[in-house]
Order: sequence, then structure tokens, then C-alpha cells
Amino acid sequence: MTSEDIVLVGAPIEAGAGRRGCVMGPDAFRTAGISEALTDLGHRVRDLGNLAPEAVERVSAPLAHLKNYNDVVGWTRSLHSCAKNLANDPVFPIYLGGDHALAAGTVTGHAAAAHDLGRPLFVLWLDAHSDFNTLESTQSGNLHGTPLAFAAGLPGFDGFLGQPLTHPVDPGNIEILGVRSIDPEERRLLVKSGVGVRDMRMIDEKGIGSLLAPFLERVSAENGLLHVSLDVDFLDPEIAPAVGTTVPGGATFREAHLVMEMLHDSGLVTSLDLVELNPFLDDRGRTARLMVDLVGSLFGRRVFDRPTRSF
Ligand code: Z70
Ligand code: MN
Ligand code: MN
Ligand code: MN
Repeated sequence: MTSEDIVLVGAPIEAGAGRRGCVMGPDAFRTAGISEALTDLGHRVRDLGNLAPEAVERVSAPLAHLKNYNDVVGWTRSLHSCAKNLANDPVFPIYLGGDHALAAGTVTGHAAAAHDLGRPLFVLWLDAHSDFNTLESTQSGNLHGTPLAFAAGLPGFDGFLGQPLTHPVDPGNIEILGVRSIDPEERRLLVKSGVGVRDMRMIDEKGIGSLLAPFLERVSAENGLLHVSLDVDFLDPEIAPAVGTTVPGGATFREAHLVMEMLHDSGLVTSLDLVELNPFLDDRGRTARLMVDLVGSLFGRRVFDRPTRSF
């Protein structure tokens, strides 16, 4: 692919979140200047506008406490098809959320396409949460807490696509970074599945760069594709207040930029989700602008320039 061609896909879904407002996310990213930021960096950008959920005949949720099940199913199906198609074009898709339930469609669409290309898909999940609940394990019933479990092929999700997921992501190819809130059953599922989990304590002890580097080396060694799913709550709420559930102790401004800069230097990233931005809760667009700045770092902007390979 030519990394010049970036497509923006709006996914104004809020059905997966516990509170409303993420529906305004895609337009807030646009207002914060995401297209202009990427164009200024020399990339060609095409905004495909907003996607709509597929019409789904009203099927009842497999468990009564699941919230907005039909809506999430409709979005999962449209995003899955969209992602699978875009993955076959020489473009870099950025999905503008929308709550994190959208990743049920994007990650599995890219996994299916990667399978057809004969390359493994890796997923970097930047989030305060692991979003690894199954439909059975979720206590809240908020489906944005489940997309990674679905993408990893955990059982019980056949209703999402209306058929079993044929090309799940190998849990061993998933890395969750920045996590600081995991439910007890979710923790058990993560351990059993073999997902890589790096929490804030590890970041404090080792530094975020040394945690990320070995994962990127693996993606490269295995000729993988890399999908990055960036939840606003990966960031500390002091710098990114526009999220429904704030969890203190998140990634700092510099840690987040370093991750993006390392991802850029790796040249490995092939698709990106920007999720959970709730503009209704933002402080004069501050969070939206920070997210756009981070995307800038991912696409080649350096905040602190440094001589190449001088150490
Ligand atoms: C909890 C649940 C969650 C936000 C993801 C939290 C899930 N594990 N919350 N993102 N903001 O309800 O499943
Ligand atoms: Mn999330
Ligand atoms: Mn296939
Ligand atoms: Mn989260």
C-alpha cells in the first residue's frame, strides 16, 4: 500500500456505551481538523463520510441484560464488510468512532482480509479497559466491553455476524497496553486465552517504549499486519476528559506520543480505530484536538525532532 492514501470512515455508534454522546465523535474529529492535519503531513486523504448500520431483523438478545444488542449487531455487520473491502484496497483506513463496540466489525473485517492475504493480523489495543468480556461474562451489559473477546474468537458471539467467526485474531497476536480496569471474569478469560496484557504498573516500571518494542519486533518478524485500536481513555483523564467513564492514572501526553512515534517508525500499522470520544463531555474540543495530534505523530509528525540513528 502507498501510505499516502488515507481514508476516513465515520462510525457514529453509541449503542455499545453506557452513556450517550459518542454519536458526535466522527464530526468532532473532523472539526478538530483530522483531514487537514494529515494533508499537512503530505498524505492524500479521502473522507468517505459516515457509515450506517446494516438493517437487522429484530432478533432478541441472547441474554436479556445486553444493551442495544440489535444496534450493535447492525454496526458490526456493516463495519465488518466495510473493513474487509478497504483492506483489499491500497489505502490506510481510519475509523472515526463512535464507541469501542465498532472494533467488533473493524478488527474482524481486517482479520478476514489478512487471512485471505496469508498474513497474520496483530492488534494493539490502547485502552484503560481490556474489553474482553463475553456476552455471558459482562456485568454491565454494555457491549463496548466485549469487542476484543469477539475478535479473539471466544464463544457465544455467533449472532454478531449471523454466523460463526471464521477468521478470529490469534489471541497470542493481541497486545493490550495501558490497561487499569479489568473485571474479575475478564481477567480469567485473558489469562486463559494468552492475550498480552501490559498494565500501568509495568509501564511505570519498564517504560512504555520498552514494553512496545518487542511486540513491534514480533509483528515485523512474522510479516504481520497491525491494527491499532485507540480508546480515548488510554489517556489520563486530566489531559483527555471527553470520555464516559474516566479511569485515573492513564497514559501521559508524552507516553502517548511516544507510542505513536514508535508506531510510525515501525511502518507496520495498516489500520486504526479512534474510539470513545464523547464530545458532549469535552472541554472546548481539547480531547478531540489531542487525539488528532496523536494521529499526526502516527503519520510522521515529530514533536521533538532528533537526529536519525545518532545513538
Ligand atoms: C467494564 C464492562 C468499558 C469503557 C469499556 C467496562 C467496559 N469492563 N468501559 N470502555 N468506558 O462494563 O464490561
Ligand atoms: Mn475500550
Ligand atoms: Mn476467508
Ligand atoms: Mn476503555
